[in-house]
Amino acid sequence: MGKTLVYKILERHLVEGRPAAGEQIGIRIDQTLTQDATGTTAFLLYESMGGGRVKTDLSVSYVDHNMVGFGPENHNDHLYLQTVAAKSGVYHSRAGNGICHQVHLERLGRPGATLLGSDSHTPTGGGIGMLAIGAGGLDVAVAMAGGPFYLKCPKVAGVRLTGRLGDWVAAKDVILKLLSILTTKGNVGWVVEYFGDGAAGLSVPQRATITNMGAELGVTTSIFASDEQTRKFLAAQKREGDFEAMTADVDAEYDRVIEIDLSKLEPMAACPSSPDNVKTVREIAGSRVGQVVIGSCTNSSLADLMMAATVLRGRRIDSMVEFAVAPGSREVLNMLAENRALADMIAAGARILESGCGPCIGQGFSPADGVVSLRTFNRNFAGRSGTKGDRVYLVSPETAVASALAGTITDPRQMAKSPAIDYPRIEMPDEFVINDNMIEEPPDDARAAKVEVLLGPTIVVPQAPAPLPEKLAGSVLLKCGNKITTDHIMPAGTYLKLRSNVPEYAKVVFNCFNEPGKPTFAERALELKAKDVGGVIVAGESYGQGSSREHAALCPMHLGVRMVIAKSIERIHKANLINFCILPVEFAEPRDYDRLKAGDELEVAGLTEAIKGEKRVRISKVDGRPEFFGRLDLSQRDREILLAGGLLNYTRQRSR
Ligand code: MIC
Ligand code: SF4
Repeated sequence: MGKTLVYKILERHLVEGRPAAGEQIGIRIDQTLTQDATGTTAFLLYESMGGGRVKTDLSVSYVDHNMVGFGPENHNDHLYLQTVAAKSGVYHSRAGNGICHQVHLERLGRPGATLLGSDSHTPTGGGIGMLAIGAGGLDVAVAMAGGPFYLKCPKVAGVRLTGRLGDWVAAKDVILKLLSILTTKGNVGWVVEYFGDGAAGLSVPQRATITNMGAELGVTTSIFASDEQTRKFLAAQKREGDFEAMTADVDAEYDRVIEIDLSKLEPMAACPSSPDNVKTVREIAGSRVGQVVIGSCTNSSLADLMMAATVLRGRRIDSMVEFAVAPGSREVLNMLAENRALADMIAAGARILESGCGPCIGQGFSPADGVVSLRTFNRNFAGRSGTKGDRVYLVSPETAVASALAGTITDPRQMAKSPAIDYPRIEMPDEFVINDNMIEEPPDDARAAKVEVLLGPTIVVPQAPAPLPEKLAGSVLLKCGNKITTDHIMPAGTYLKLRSNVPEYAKVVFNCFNEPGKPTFAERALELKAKDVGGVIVAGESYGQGSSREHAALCPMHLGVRMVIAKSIERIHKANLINFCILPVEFAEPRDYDRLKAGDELEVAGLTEAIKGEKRVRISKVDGRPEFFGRLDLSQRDREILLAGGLLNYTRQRSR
């Protein structure tokens, strides 16, 4: 039986376990990336594990999320990251150089390599045939220290792409189509591998849009072959030397195959407020639009923005639409400036935002109340834009630009009608304009030893958790429903700047569920903690969707949360819970979910015994009603980490 590309790369990097679906394996990590919103914690934890020069082939620290700078926090973080990177042998991509995933794809990613990133959209690297996986910052810190990354060996879904995209239909529509099939839940333990003649015809930036937004499926990663398209892209980036051809065997067997005929696709949109609430643009056309943004790590390549600029040339944005463009990297921005496409966009009425995450993570440009906002991003979770009750639609740059001109949601294929606008098919340049002077190379050991790491007063070193008790007395702090995202747990937006200060940031855990005039989640949790009662969160399916932010475990841990009981928990979040010693439990009988409510007092006797080797744990309700069982779906290593009091303690103990 032939091998999938995913398994070929996994086998090359295997250091522990057997490469068969469902088995726990450890793989060697060649490259890591961190970004500033998760990176400060990752580096603080890396330093508390002993620090020193990283052991990977390449590690990069990017600054792209926290850049607005209201108050000193953001700049303090940048200075810490710049100096700690120099000290640790890590490359540092400075604020303004672009979004980590876009820059990494352009300048540093390598086909066939493994990349671990403290950001859920790390799989963007799958666009050039990397095995690129998102994880919590502490897992990335361990990889920087030379430790393997542990995961459940995945099942592989093959997506056979055939045909060719029609005019005004985009790569974004491919991934939106797949989201409509697979949804955002139920895909834990899978990876997606694209193949077929349709895949071969897609350029690297198109592929990267698809692998990027694969994060929304909840799969471990997504990948395309490294082929002639990849070689062309790397050659245009003047790094053909990094190219290596890598594909699946022709007779590779996938665990399931999904067929998508590109020529049959039409423009799609993810409607409020989930990336899998997908409809065709045709179905929702006509609604008034108040805001349009082209940007984010999903859709801000040179090709995307050149397409938009070409359509906008000589035209004007609708007078009731605020339209903004955030180029994914400085390379893209610079090229748009040099070829005057930037001038075309400015003349049409575009506001030009920084090369960074910006509005995608609620850093400004929040929509007005009740207004429809069209964005080329990957997430439209409720409130993520910074506006409560927001109405955010995720669309392709083609749909975005057509709608910005019309002032209403518009199927871009309308552009071919009167007055006809030809679809600008943008070819990749033979050479990108390269300028890496904002990627700082780390100094040699002698100079690194003299670097002073700047730790501003707004940066607080996170504490390791207390070990779990033998018998847990707990109280249900919150009962929530399905698809609770890490944005629900730890809001970003104006709170994002608190990422380096856990005690402060923890005050807004589950802020979206707080009610005016009543004690907040954090206040209630701290009250329990003072009485030595563990906080418990009860949730439905797919708990912890979305980002890799380990603050969604770290901050609840700080507040004394000790257990999450859910119908199912997403991969990265579950790992983060274990890393910070919060027990992840899944209902053995999903209907037991209905028997719990906020305020219930629970007891788990023999907790550490159960963690040592049981597959389930007995949970009793103190009010006398029947007990129920929770499943412990944990690897041996997960169990050891929990018993050690979290990954930091576990790593310290093992290095003694
Ligand atoms: C996101 O898109 O939600 C983020 C912000 O990039 C997160 C990381 C973070 O919360 O810092 C992610 O995707 O992992
Ligand atoms: Fe940044 Fe948005 Fe991409 Fe996250 S999804 S890395 S916030 S651009």
